[in-house]
Amino acid sequence: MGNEESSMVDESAHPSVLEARTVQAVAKYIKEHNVNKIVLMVGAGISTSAGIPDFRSPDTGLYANLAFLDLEEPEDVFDISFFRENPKPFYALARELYPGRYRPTIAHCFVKLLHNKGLLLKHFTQNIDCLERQAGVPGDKIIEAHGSFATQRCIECKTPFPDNEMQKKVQAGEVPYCNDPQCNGLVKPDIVFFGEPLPSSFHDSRDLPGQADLCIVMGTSLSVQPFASLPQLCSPGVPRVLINMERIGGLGSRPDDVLLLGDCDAGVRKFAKAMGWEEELEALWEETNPDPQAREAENAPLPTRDERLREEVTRLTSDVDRTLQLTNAYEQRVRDHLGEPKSSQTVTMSSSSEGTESSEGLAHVFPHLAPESRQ
Ligand code: CNA
Repeated sequence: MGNEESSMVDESAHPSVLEARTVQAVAKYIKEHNVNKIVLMVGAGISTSAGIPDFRSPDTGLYANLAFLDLEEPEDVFDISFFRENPKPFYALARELYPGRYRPTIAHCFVKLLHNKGLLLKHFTQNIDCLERQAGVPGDKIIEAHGSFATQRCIECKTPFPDNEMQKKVQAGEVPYCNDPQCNGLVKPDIVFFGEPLPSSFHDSRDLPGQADLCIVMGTSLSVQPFASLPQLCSPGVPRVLINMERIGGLGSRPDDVLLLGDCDAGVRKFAKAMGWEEELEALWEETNPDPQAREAENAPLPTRDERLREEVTRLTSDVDRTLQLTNAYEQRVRDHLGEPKSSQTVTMSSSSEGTESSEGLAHVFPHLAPESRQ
């Protein structure tokens, strides 16, 4: 990983700025020090609960599941030289990852909440899924260090390619080509492939971690440079919080580093609870639910035991009514067939339906459909 801090981890060090190395102490620090320049550095782990796999998690990560693309090296799918030769594997994957298919996670909404509170200086993301935008974080607060699916252009003449055409092509699993017939170059989303430079916005913002008064690193293995060096650019004495499944990138080595190891969504919920923002966070997440009916159903109070019993009794009563009607009608049909007078009994178990079938088709099975003349 080449991280200079990883060799000097000291978890037992007493914090210098925080009261303790806990999320509660971080919340206190935010309130008491008027923290308002929080910088986030995130990766694929904040989107896994949306259903988008990360790269490197064993078994579940994309690299472990690219067999269907038949690549020698899974990384080839994001290699610009390979793409020029064979863009199809990338577009097969793009179809899976394309924005619009996934809902932002509660971790994305946490970033939006920090913005709403006026505390967000910058959100650095390695993700290409645009879910922070979808959660409502404004574009000027986001640095998409590895680009995103938000825009696309021809890799030869660099002419932008229209969004709606791109969407159609990706959904159809087709490779898009430049609209200029003279060029006809391959079109690629503005995501950064191996062998391509990072966007200028990333380089222009590299001084921001040094201005931060709090740093939050979430859902990243910090294994791709130069992004991986960002947390080291935070000033000494500025608390850094790691919310991740595993410990990475030397986080924990400074006295004011706080580790929240585990799921990102659970981590941000703990953070929000410590700040007293639980309800606001859940409300923001609810706003991202695309199906209002599902939203209503989720919000509807569960029926009480009495209500459930009443429902069950009503259902059973109507079943019995329906059975009685069918049985009475069937009995009458048999009597008519045998030339007997109308029965006064209400419920009769019929002995057999044989004999009626040949002469009356399936009327004995569906008595309510029998012609009026037979009544
Ligand atoms: P990575 O190398 O796959 O690492 C992901 C990290 O997140 C690992 O440390 C995991 O343990 C951790 N993690 C996974 N799920 C969770 C979870 N639910 N809660 C907490 N931690 C979790 O991914 P990086 O982002 O570090 O690598 C950078 C690559 C990944 C960038 O170039 C991205 O473009 C690329 N990528 C992006 C997406 C996306 O846009 N959603 C998906 C897959 C890969």
